[in-house]
Amino acid sequence: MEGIKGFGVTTSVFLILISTVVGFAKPNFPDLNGFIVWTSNRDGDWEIFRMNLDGTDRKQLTLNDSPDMTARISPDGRMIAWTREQRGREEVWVMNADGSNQRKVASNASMGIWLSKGEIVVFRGRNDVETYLHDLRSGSERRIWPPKGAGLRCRVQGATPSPNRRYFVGWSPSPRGIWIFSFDGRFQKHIHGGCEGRFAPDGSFVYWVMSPGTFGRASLKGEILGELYKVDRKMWYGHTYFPQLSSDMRYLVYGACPNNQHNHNTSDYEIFLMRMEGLKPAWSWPLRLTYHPKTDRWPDIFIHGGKRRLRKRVRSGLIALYAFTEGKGRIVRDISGVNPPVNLRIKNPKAIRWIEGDNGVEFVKSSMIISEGGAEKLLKKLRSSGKLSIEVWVQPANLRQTGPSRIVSMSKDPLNRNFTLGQIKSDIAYRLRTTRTNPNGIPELDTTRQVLDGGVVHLVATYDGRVKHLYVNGVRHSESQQMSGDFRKWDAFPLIIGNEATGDRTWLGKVFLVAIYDRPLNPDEVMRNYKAGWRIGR
Ligand SMILES: [Ca+2]
Ligand SMILES: [Ca+2]
Repeated sequence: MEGIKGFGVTTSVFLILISTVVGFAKPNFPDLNGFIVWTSNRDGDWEIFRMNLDGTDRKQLTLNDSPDMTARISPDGRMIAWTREQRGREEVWVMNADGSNQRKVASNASMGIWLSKGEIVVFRGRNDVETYLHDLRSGSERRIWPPKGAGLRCRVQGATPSPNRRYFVGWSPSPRGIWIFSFDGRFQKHIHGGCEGRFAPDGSFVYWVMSPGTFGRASLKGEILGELYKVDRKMWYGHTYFPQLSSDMRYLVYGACPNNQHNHNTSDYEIFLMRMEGLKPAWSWPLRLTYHPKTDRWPDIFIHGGKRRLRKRVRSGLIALYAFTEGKGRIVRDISGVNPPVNLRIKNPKAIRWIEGDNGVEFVKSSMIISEGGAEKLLKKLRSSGKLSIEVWVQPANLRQTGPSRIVSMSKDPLNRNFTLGQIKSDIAYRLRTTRTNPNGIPELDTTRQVLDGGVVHLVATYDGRVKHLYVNGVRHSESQQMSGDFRKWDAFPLIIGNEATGDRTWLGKVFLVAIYDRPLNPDEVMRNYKAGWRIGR
């Protein structure tokens, strides 16, 4: 038996190696809700393809003998614009994202870059120097570049406007490379050599193909800010092109061909995905999405946003929800949809950072996020049910803080509370006041198994009127606590994140989501919220 087993393993490894070499290996798709479109000549001429990011629903969207290229997804993910070439002339077409309702919208034009869900940018003229804004509903067009009367220092092709329509980024043959310039033509700056200039989806910087293997990043003033992404030198598919950031700037999709090839029309370009965190690559290795010896290029990516993610979460019994999608300011809104909202205010904003490119805040120094006045809605609903769930997605700054350090609390001071979820080094403390506990919610339920490892963690604390439970990353912890009692003695205490109301039980770290339910979530529901993740999107 041993010999046969060994033989089987060897054969499997061998088959995996063979399938990798000949290109049949299946990638490990990420748990992502979105899709890509790209251009490939795998059926003999250029066609548009699409595939969900989890590897499902792969299909060819165009099928004809004309070149179909440069597919771009509309901001709402519902439409695709692309260029079709017929009898040597380019046309801009649009279709629904599933490939239906294909129609020509502009003749003698190329590209179709979306500025809103009803407007695309098309290029015309010799070398695509003229830029037009095309209204899809009326079909009307307006030339937006070059501006009349502006003294042009460069001859810019394919000038793509920024989302606020004040700047362009484009390519000029003289001086050669990427340029950034203002809408009125007064500001014109050559940034660097390279091509394929794009605006960040939020308009705050530009990125482009700086050199094979490196995507550069520059400010709106044209100052080089460094690299957006540089491919590992060991990467065989190291000749990178066609970068495209997702609208939430959390994913970078691009095309790359082997290092010994470089021909846009014939090289074996493939589509790759890199996860970005704070504009830095978050995976040590990119994920390869396509496997075909022909040329796969010009990818675009769409990530389904917060609404779809929120729909995945359990809603029944939800009475307060904070997803920190504001991204700035001092107010954290209750987005549960259950009126009246219990909005929270950031105290000492200098101690708290909004997390770039993610929903969440980071407590850098001692502060608190606290409801203004009492959280009456919570008090009323929880008192009447006598049951609850407290859910958080957090990442502690360290595994030394204790007190317990208050992650989320409805309390007055270190000795008086309705409930508290806190951190004791590598463990979690859960205090809940009932008619059978003292005003401090003691005895508390603690994990004692070092459940925190410094990474992002999902915690749910429940009470069903008899038993307290804690769930860590979707799994119920073996410890539970027989309690009994209800919430009749609760007080109108504020809801606080990151501290005690008195400011002397500081918690440091990142908070991505806080939710309160007026009933205990069951194990399946906890798992469902865990699987939905914390990323809600802005
Ligand atoms: Ca075609
Ligand atoms: Ca390929």
